[in-house]
Amino acid sequence: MTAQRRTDTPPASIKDEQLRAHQVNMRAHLTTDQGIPIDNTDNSVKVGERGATLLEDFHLREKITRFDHERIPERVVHARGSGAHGYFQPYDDSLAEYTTAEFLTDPLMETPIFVRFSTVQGSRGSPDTVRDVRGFATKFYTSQGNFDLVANNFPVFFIQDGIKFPDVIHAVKPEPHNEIPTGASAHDSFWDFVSLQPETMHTVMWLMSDRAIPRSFAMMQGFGVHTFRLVNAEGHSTFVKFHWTPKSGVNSLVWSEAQEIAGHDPDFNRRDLWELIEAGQFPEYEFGVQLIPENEADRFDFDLLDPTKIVPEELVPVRPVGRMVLNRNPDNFFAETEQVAFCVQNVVPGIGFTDDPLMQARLFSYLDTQLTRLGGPNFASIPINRPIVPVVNHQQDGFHFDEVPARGANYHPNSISEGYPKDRAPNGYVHYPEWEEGPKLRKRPESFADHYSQATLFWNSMSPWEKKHIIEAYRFELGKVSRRYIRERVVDHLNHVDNDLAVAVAVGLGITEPTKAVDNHGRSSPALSQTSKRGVNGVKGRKVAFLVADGVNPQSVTALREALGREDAVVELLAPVDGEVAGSDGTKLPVDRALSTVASVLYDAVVVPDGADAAAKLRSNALALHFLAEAYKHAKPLGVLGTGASLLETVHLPPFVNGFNGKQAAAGVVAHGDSGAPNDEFVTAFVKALAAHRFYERPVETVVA
Ligand code: HDD
Repeated sequence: MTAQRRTDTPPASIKDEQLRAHQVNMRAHLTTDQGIPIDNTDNSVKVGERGATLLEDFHLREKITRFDHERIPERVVHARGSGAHGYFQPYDDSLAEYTTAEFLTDPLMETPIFVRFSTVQGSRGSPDTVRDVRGFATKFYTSQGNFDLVANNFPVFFIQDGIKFPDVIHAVKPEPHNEIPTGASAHDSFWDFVSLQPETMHTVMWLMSDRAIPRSFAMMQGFGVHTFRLVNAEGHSTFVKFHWTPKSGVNSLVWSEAQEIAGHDPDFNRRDLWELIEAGQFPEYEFGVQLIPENEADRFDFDLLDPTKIVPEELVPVRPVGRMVLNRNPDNFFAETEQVAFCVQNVVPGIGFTDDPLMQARLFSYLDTQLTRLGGPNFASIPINRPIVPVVNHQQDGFHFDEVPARGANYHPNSISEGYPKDRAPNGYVHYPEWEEGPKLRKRPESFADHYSQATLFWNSMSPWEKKHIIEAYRFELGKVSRRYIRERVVDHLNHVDNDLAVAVAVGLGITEPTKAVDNHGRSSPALSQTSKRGVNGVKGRKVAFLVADGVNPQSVTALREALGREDAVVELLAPVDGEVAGSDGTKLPVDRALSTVASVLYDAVVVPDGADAAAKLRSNALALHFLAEAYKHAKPLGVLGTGASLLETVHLPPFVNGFNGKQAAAGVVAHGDSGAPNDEFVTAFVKALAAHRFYERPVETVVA
């Protein structure tokens, strides 16, 4: 049962209609770019059938020329991305006290949006499931022009000042001599930079955590990172941090799984997003704000302008103010996802900047990069970038200018066009008149000096399994660093975060265990743990593999498959060969995929249905056994029905070595001892396990898979 497009497709937004006006009707005869009908596109014009090709063949020349110039430069960072359309709607008008931004304050207003999710390090063709930050950029086509929230799935950034951006990116990107590695930070130059720039410590903790390998774009948070301003009608400013929280919970892959997926399905996250939307299981995110009155900015032991710091949710709660739904896939990847140009400087009245030095550099960089990437200054009029409100100004000409301005003056002020277009628009954008004075200095403030306390806060807030994964990630990454002194320097920094962490990493690397350098401050922020971010969307879009073979008991398949379908989970029947399997009562069941074409890492859970003959066949099928053992190793829910449970014994999963009796089930293993259809108790327990995502407390050290 693969994802089917639902019929209740969403109503078109103003933005959709604007884009549709640019759509090309392909159900017609071929023409050249000049609209000349084409007689034959399979042969070039030659002298005789086997003779020389003629230069006059304008169709040949045009076709080849256009092909030769299809590529544009990929983004210098975030090159690999996936986009989706949707809408944003505030819950109520409660933010009107703080901002004049209409899209945030009018609960009747659905603002069209386009989101692009991305990885940072890899090139356009790199795999989705690498260990990396994920971009989460949203273009709001508001009634007051475009607002771009160019966010990431981490709330902090590696560096404090934008002038270090080229350095950190050069360090993490493939090394310049051999362009290795693709899509990975596990190499000398990145860790060399980290070890010499300790302001990276906090964000690197996030990078080593499972946040860096999200299960789905629909299951990760988004953060505006910087402190922004909301400005109200009286011109009063309030500091604000922006948050996206997925309704499907914050869930991740495990590292060995992520690495395998990169081979089995490099498009894993992209495909998942596409399929969720095609199936009508629209990803949803709650928009939240942390509001900080300007006169309270000094009450924290960190600087609000420092982008390597969070404002812990326990100090300033996240206030839910609206929701975003992604409900339409793009029609064309290049036209929309590739050509969309997010710019941090795109803000609307009611939203303002702060002096965060990282933000200030970004205000320059994004527009600048589009000039090269999209070939000139007119990129804002590419359909995906156009605001839904009229654009009226005297900016003109340049490459790809596609407007036809009405006759009249092209300067301001003018009298020959009666002064139009005019300035002083009602609620025109006014930069917040922050009072500034001081000497010009190239200097980092003292209030940015603490690089360890929040890294420690993050570490202290992790559950045992999250800590284990972080240690393993450091061991993996630093284990790929060839220069020993770089490894040692990083461990030395970790020792300023937490001694237990530093010792555990040092042991894995075979380097001297550091003695305690500082006392851990002992503070934690429970909201930082993924365990605190369980979703409310149940099992929507989760993929469940049923391992079947001839002789399977159809009753044990059908009832569970239907129950999972009702919960919007996706079920696929996998068998040793494609086609269909014969059930124990002679019923034919269609197979979705042959086992040789898939892998357990592409599914969220595995079910082995009842049926003695089927179980016997699967017990002698290495692919099936590996599939089951690997899913167990990756802490996934397993459902075993009747004789299907015998597979668990065959693969010697730890709790089952002495024989499975239906009662010894390990965490997340749901068993139904009887043959026949599973009872309600089993179905409920399995759905609950699927919603819980993973069972990391399971002992998996000795599982060979
Ligand atoms: Fe950036 C792209 C997010 C710091 C310069 N950035 C880019 C994208 C995201 C972010 C999500 C991809 C947008 C898309 O999908 O097209 N960047 C961030 C966040 C940052 C950050 C959350 C820190 C809080 N970035 C940052 C700095 C600079 C840049 C400090 C430069 C001084 N970023 C760029 C860029 C990119 C970009 C070079 C490449 C492609 C693009 O802008 O459009 O200008």
